[in-house]
Amino acid sequence: MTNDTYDAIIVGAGFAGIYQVYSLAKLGLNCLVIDAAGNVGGTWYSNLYPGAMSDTPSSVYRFSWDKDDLMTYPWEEGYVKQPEVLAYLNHVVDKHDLRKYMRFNTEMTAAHWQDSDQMWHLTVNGSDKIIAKYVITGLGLLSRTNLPDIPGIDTFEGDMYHTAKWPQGYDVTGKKAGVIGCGSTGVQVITDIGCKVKQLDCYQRHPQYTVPSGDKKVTLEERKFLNDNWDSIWHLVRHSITAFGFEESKQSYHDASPEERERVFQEAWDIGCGFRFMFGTFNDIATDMEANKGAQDFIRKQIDTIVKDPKKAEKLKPHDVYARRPLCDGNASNGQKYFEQFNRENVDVVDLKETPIERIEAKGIQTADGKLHEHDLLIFATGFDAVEGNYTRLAIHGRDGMSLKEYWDDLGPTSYLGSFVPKFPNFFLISGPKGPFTNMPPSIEVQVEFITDAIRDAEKSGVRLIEPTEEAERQYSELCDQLAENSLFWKAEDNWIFGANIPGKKRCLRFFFGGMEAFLDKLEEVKKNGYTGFKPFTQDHAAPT
Ligand code: NA7
Repeated sequence: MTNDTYDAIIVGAGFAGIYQVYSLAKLGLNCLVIDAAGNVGGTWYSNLYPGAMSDTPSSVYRFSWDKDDLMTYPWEEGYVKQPEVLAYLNHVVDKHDLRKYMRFNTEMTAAHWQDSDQMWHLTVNGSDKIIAKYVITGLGLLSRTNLPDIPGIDTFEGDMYHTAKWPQGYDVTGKKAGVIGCGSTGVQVITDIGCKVKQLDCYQRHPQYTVPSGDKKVTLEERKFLNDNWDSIWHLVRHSITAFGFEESKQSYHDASPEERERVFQEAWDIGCGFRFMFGTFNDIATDMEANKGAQDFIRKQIDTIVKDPKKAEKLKPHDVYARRPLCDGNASNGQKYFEQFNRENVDVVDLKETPIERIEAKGIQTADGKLHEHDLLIFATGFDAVEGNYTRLAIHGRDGMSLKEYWDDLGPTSYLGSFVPKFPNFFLISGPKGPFTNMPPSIEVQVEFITDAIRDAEKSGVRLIEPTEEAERQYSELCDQLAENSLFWKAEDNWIFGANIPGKKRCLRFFFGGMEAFLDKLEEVKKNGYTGFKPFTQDHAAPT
């Protein structure tokens, strides 16, 4: 594979790469998808940890563009688990004969733009070269792992895994496990393994507001309802804030009586789903402190009711603002939910604010109270160098040799419309910085569709380069800031959404908080007006003669 030339190289074979190659191949472009992994799946190829599942309802955690598939492809439960998502993505690839475009175990290690031939020159696996007119990356928002540098980590004698690097088939039965990190992933792992391991200590730095998922078998009636209503379901997805497929609340918390508030929260708790609890109850939970406090109080009360040991309950109760990515529980094989795990004798929570980890020893974890917690398995559910992490680690160089990392050093990770960066012509990011903060597959779909339309229109009109202006990027960034201005998420900014979970990362907003409908409106406005914000199709942007 030396100096192969393609119209388009697509990097990543997850949701994004699959839809992108499907779309560009339909335009007749000569495409290649490369992925460092051994097969299709992206995030879902590598996240094999126990309990891994999507926390979006199954019906809308899939592609919307194959109606026949929506009608016929089976799924059994309200939420898709990792093996099912992986099987689904493989099914889509095979059904549409996309595998012929894909090369696995092929990692893009560098990409250089050359003005002389107006092409991207990629290095893969360290030495092989590929040349392409367009490069479209779907590297994943959450795929570069964060492994904390805890003193003594190398001295541990047991097994130790980050959740996103979990070895296939690893059995936790009978282990004395420690889970470090109690975010989305930690909650799922803990819920799943509580009844399987001998002992489980959950090292929690920050208790989180998590609500039940409401996962259950999908009945024939429910499936029939979905099949009868796909068009309106996807319409709702694209014309909502969260793209989760439920009716978001239009009612303010302030307009409801105390009884009604209680009823609405209880109903949402019983139905399940974190995003539904935050956005389906009242329309101001994420923007108004009193409404937010109402939701907080309700969840704390549930924890007090569920967790029998008041000391454990106290540690598990969050007291800060409810304004991180809303979580919901995993789904234990014995039906127990997250907080119920802590009623088991073998499951404990270690409050790291009270007793921080001092060091990792050969036999376990030493906390500041002098206690050695013995373990033969440590699970790091410590999250990711999110959003730009997978870009800044690569040598991606645009005009004048500037790297994407250098470009973002000053500005912070940014883009025009979540996908386009000035000085990086014909280089597109699916779910780049400042993309929509929503359910991922629909967000990926609208970005892929915009990129595909832009390429199609450029090809048709002989335009050689698709590149945004710096001014358009600046204005779009300002729009993102304005849209997030009233969000309470700023008050809980010490997390990955703002880049605050990794030392040294620039603290700033990494998403478009206006919701799916507003994002889509923005894309449509740009397109309708002849791709506003992109460099005009002037002489230096025309095809070289
Ligand atoms: P998250 O949401 O970043 O959660 C990581 C958790 O790990 C979080 O609770 C962190 O505590 C904790 N953490 C990180 N470093 C440490 C150290 N050094 N010690 C103790 N605890 C630590 O990642 P997830 O994988 O759970 O979820 C990411 C997204 O994936 C999620 O939002 C979904 O979109 C899917 P903190 O809260 O920062 O105090």
